[in-house]
Amino acid sequence: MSALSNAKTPKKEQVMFRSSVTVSLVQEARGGPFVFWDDYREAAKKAKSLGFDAIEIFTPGPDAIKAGELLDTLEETGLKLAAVGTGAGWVKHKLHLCLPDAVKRQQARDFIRAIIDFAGAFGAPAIIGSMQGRHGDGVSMEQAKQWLREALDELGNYAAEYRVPLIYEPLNRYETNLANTLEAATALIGGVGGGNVKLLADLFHMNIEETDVAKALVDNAAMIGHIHFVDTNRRPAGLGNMPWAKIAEAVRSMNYSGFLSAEAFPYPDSDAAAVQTIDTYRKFFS
Ligand code: LER
Ligand code: MN
Repeated sequence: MSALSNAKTPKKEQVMFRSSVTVSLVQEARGGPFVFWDDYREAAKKAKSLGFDAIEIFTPGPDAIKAGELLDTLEETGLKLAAVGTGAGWVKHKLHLCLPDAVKRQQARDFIRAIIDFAGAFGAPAIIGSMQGRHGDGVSMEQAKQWLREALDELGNYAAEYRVPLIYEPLNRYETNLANTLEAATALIGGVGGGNVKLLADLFHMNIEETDVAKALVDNAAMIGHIHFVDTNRRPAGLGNMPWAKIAEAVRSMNYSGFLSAEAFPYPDSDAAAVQTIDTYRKFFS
């Protein structure tokens, strides 16, 4: 092939992102949007057999999983650990980062720090979603945001010791009153944690709060470190109204190198939800 014809050949698009599927081990979260439940080793085998690249784990705490067993599972399956959720600190222990009681706020930080230790050893980030909390109960919006920023600053710097980001997730208005959009979250966390705090773009929350999901992804691309891959109704991708072709175009344009991790209801059941997810991933993203 001549140099000229070579130059005219369009370059194959570099797709850097990878697929992932969630598994919850948290009994108190039963009914929540997690594809697999209870047995992460079984979930990993299924994820592998379907062609996923990774699993994301929602754990009751840092000691609920033996690190050696998880390492074996990841080595046997060749899967990555995409991320570890900290939400059990809220749903199980009723802790969050904006509680009026300083002792409880510290316990919330300690819980997240321990999850960073657990996940960081696998090169995976911890996610702060419901652990961010909310203002109210005598805590003003300004005060809550200050406490949240202080916590993210400390924990973001701590995560950097493992060379992983700390992932902060804006949630819809029914789950937090601190930051509901990517833009609000970017404004809230700007500069904290030495720039090591990144955003989680959860497409379900975004569908409720953003004017244009695809545009919000592109506008905040530099801040996005993780994506929860799910349809508008929290069902697996392809079972709602999400404009997937448009979303895929946006994600491709972002130079995004993280995971598209399925945080969806096990609808109609776990196995079918995983198949539905990977089918939609393959159709639009690979
Ligand atoms: C956590 O990632 C999240 O999105 C929550 O809405 C799930 O309860
Ligand atoms: Mn989420």
